[in-house]
Amino acid sequence: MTNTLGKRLVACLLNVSEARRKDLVSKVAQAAITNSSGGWRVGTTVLNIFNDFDYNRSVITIVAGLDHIREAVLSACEQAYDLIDMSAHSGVHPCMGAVDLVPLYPLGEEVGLEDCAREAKALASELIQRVSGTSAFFFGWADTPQRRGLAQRRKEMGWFKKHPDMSVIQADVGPAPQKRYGLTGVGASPYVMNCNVTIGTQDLALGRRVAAALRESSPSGIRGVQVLALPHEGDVEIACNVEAIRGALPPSSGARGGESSWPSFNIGGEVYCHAPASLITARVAELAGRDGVATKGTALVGFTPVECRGLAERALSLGIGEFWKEQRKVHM
Ligand SMILES: *[C@@H]1O[C@H](CO)[C@@H](O)[C@H](O)[C@H]1NC(C)=O
Ligand SMILES: *[C@@H]1O[C@H](CO)[C@@H](O)[C@H](O)[C@H]1NC(C)=O
Ligand SMILES: *[C@@H]1O[C@H](CO)[C@@H](O)[C@H](O)[C@H]1NC(C)=O
Ligand SMILES: CC(=O)N[C@H]1CO[C@H](CO)[C@@H](O)[C@@H]1O
Repeated sequence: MTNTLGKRLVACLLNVSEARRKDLVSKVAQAAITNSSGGWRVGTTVLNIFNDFDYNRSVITIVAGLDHIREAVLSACEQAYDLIDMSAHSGVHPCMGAVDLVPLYPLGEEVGLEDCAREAKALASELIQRVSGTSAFFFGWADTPQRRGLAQRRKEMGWFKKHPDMSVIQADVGPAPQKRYGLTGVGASPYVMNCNVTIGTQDLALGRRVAAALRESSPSGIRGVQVLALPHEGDVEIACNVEAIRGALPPSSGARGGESSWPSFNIGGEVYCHAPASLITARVAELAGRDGVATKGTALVGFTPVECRGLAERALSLGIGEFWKEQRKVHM
């Protein structure tokens, strides 16, 4: 029973631009798992809510079967647009939308990237109809036919600018972005993990050198890893997006020095793997250590794809929608 359930699962790591008012973020999560008559939306669970105070940004991990994910995420987005006003946003993390990112990731072997792309596109067009004045752009498999990545799309949209001129941005669906809602990125891709290593320095230039050396484009870089250095709570954070790559074997760049093996999982019948957090932490320690700077800790936002699927199967088989509240109990 649990196995059949797991095969059809999709995860959405909904990024919303609010963290300081936690109650508000909980309402967004609640909306994902609640149906129109106020009961539990069967087959849908929220595994985790990650609030980052400094960035004023939260990540809500919503998991459901392919047939239920769209409605769950749509409800959460509607609630977020209603509660979060971007014209008042403050936080050091660059962001563009009240609902900033809606990435869909296949978790089960019966779900392919094309399935997630189709859901992402349908979701975006329904969203701009339900909440008038919202607009979205596509990334990854949802950006057909080019499949441009998130980093490239963000650059094109002026995401990295301090004060992007929203009025000149051409959304893929919906009107030119409005102040209140901003612009939402909707996409589909293999699972992306977020792994940040904090280093004990305020020297952002040093952080940027570490980030550059860690990027997959650098000779000392790690495959699938995209890196930013950001000031975070008095230190510098090496913030990494860890993308899954096709194939089972640890790529050659990870084979240095007997490091841990690369966890693998299945998408639509094909094997994918990703760099383990331990490898990233070790490499950052080595790079920062050359300048006499030590690491202060690693934070994994959310779960690895294997953990995410396992926890979702458990939550759904126990009938728990509010898994983010139960999590501690279940772990112990
Ligand atoms: C809402 O959920 C409850 C409990 O799961 C269920 O009994 C009810 O039929 C659902 N209502 C709708 C409209 O889906
Ligand atoms: C956090 O961001 C939201 C909008 O995204 C904004 O309404 C709120 O005022 C911000 N909180 C702080 C303390 O800046
Ligand atoms: C990690 O960095 C990203 C920035 O890319 C940020 O959004 C996220 O909140 C950070 N997570 C932690 C645990 O610091
Ligand atoms: C903090 C953060 O960026 N969280 C998620 C937001 O969405 C991206 C896009 O795919 C995810 O990779 C992040 O984990």
